Amino acid sequence: MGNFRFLTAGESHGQCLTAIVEGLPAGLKIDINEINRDLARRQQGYGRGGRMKIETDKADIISGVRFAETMGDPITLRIVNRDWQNWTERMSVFGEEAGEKVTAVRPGHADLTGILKYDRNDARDILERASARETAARVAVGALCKEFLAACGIQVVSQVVRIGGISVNEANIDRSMIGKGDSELNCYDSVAEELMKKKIQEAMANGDTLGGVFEVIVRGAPLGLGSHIQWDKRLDGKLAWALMAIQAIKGVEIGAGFKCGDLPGSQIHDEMFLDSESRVYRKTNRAGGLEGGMTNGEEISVKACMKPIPTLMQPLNSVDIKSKSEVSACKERSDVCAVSAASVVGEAMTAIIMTEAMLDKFGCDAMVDILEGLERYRQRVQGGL
Ligand code: EPS
Repeated sequence: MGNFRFLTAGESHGQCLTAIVEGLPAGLKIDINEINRDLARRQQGYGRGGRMKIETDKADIISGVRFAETMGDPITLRIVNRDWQNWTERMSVFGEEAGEKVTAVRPGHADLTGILKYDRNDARDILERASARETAARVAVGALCKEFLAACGIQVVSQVVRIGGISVNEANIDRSMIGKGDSELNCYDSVAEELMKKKIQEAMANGDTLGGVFEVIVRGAPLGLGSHIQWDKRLDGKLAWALMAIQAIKGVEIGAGFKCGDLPGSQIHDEMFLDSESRVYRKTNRAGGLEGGMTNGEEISVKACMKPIPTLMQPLNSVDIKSKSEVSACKERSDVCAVSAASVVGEAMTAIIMTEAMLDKFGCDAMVDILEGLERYRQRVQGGL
């Protein structure tokens, strides 16, 4: 990362999750309700597990903001785990060992590789941090970034487009409404959503889990964020990395994505036209708003595919690291389907990368300078040819 960076800390059943965010400019107005709104959205979704009934995630800001405005200092965010009070002995920092060890590792989880790599004898030492609970901290960071982006006229929204093989019908979706809905699955095709819910019910009854696909959309980004000049400056690469680095994500597509491998160039590339003031426009957006590793001024569209969660109530065949025998994998309380939650995490990771790209281009000290530079730049590149 450039001048902007963040780190998270905290175990799923530890005292709290913490994030430190460095590099946001001074003079950004912060509304804590915006952060808490996204934290609540991440908790929602048909198919979430019992943990979400225990938690009411809220962020405290414990450094970097004064009188609701950033000062340019590192910002520390803290989200308390309410469930911690049920885990004080099993997750004690200095106390005696307590609780059953988790030894029947789960296929698809970090359990086994983590145990071997870090020389542990209890998968809890791995799963506590591998858990998608950590994404609450990322959502809080992403919400801060969204406040910065909103001040720059940039919006990040998402929708769920597939769950367990049931896809939305694009023709049923008014894309201008995405970000304004309150559907349980963050889905904008109500017919498909009902079928998705049925599919989740079936999976639940079978002790199974489901994955799916979500789309993150960025509106209002100026053209020219990212760069074609070096591999690690390409914004498409950074977005793909950030989305792939969300727990359980197995694939990322930008724009038409894998379809680009099926169709000829004439049906993929977005043709350009000129309006009466010599401004360039396109009638299609199969590039997903990114050409040559840079934003091209169109809406950015990135899709990510989440695998089904590896904790099955009808467990898969696995091994026990203690008894050295073949067993059924362990059962931990978990979700049946968390694709809608992942879509909120996808927004956060996208907002983080877009913030980094904006700060790389427009500086990162004071909001006033960034907004002035952005306005000048928009005037230069958005006028006619
Ligand atoms: C999650 C919290 C976890 C799980 C889920 C996501 O809580 P608990 O383990 O106490 O039930 O519900 O975690 C996983 C799917 C996982 O693989 O660890 C959350 O806050 O999102």
